Amino acid sequence: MVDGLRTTFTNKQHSVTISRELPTVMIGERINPTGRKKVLAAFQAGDFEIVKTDARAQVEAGARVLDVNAGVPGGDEVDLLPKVVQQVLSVVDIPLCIDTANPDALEAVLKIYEGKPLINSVNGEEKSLDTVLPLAKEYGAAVIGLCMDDNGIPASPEGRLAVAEKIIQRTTRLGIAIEDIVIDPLAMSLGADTKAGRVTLGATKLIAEEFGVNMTLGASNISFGLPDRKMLNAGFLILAIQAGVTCPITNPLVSEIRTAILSADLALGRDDYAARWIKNYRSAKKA
Ligand code: THG
Repeated sequence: MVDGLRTTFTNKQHSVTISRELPTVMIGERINPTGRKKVLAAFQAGDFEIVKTDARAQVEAGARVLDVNAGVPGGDEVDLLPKVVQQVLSVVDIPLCIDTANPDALEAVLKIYEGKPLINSVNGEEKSLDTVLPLAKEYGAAVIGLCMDDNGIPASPEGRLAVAEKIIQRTTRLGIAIEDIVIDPLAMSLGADTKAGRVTLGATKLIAEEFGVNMTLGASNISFGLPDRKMLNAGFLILAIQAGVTCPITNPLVSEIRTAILSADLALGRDDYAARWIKNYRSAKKA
């Protein structure tokens, strides 16, 4: 078992450090047009008010990093993503997670971003490693590594560990610190495969124990197609944090999710004097 590593992201003003010794960091998922018709329509019309509202609300609810995705089908991401990033940074002052599969859009953002963002993401495919990692190195960014490669998403925890190892090797070989790699074991819909969670949680545990790296996952993915998504996401998050996830991408506006994360942190000894737990209870009671 390797000691937990510390990863720090920054923007112009603030830094956020992620570590297994510290409370879980929520990465807000909501600035993402996928599956949100309203956001999609607004982006297409050049209206970014919803982005600003979502950014503010997520930070007020406790998100410490925001995921920013502007992947509109048929949209020009190279033009759109930097605009969305600027709109977000005009209202909140926290580090961002740049969520794009388009290397040109990624570079357009890295050029204007002041500080050290989190790139979302590289994966084990040769093409991805060859394009994304040099950008992370050049711009001094941290990077999420997805546990999939040219053969797809491994069906076993050991297979995902092997992809994580490959990404870590390739990244550190370029001179990027292992602290700057955040591994995503890939969370998938339990509606499509009820054994998917077991594989994700098993991979999380193996990777955290072997490398000590910080870990993320898209917690809301697991409940696609199922009822009562909030409770399911909350329950899964507790298990994921226990297994080793330190910075989940999630919806901070859902109180069940916030409470679940706080309970996991308290149970795992990351909430001294239960201060955060009690503070959340008091503010929920007031509201
Ligand atoms: N890993 C990494 N990045 C990711 C994912 C991942 N980025 C995208 C995604 N997966 C995580 N983000 C979301 C965002 C929203 C939802 C799920 C995952 C979601 N949205 C509701 C829906 O589609 O039904 C809509 C919410 C609303 O309208 O308010 O579920 O796995 N590295």
